Amino acid sequence: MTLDLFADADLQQPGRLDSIGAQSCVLRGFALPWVERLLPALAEVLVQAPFRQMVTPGGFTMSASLSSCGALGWTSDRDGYRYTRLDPQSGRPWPAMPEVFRQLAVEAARTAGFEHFVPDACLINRYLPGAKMSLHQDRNERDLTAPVVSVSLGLPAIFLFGGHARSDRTQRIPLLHGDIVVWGGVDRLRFHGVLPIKDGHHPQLGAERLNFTLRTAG
Ligand SMILES: O=C(O)CCC(=O)C(=O)O
Repeated sequence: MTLDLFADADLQQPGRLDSIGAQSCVLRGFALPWVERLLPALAEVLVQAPFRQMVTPGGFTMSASLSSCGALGWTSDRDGYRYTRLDPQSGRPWPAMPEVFRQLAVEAARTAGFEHFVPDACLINRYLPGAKMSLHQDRNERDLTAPVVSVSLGLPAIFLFGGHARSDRTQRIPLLHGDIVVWGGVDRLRFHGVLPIKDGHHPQLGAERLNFTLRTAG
């Protein structure tokens, strides 16, 4: 796939399901009808747990800013990656997961073939132009039989979807506002990441991309 695909109006067809692996797919535009409810719920979460830039165990500052909601929140610092019940910044429990986040994730998972998804953690990533996410696996969750549901809002992105080894070839998958990627089952531990976000302006979100990934972590 190439960047030219951003110009492809087909990608904005809500209801389209693009398979990207045996048990992984992109649900095009799936979140669009939910956006009006997602954004106010997100704003409430961010009052309690504002975005912050985290440091990797290797000492690098991540370019995306992160927050979390749900019973467990993902954090990173010099001691490693892990889920915690308390937000290390405030010392208080992470904000509750808004019901609209949970419902959207459950419906997306079901549409992708994963019944009975019970997310207990939602990592929220904020990318300003230039920010990226390096190739990694999501493997801090205790239950790896549950899928990851990843909701994209705002500026477009190129999602990298690789194999089970970091060096495997990656697919470059354009993601637009409202798209949801779901990966689980045999694809659950595939490496993935995001190329640097290009400058731009989104009518609802301005110069940023937001991503929510919902997982069963505990
Ligand atoms: O921003 C994205 O689309 C992916 C985020 C991601 O890979 C993660 O949070 O683990």
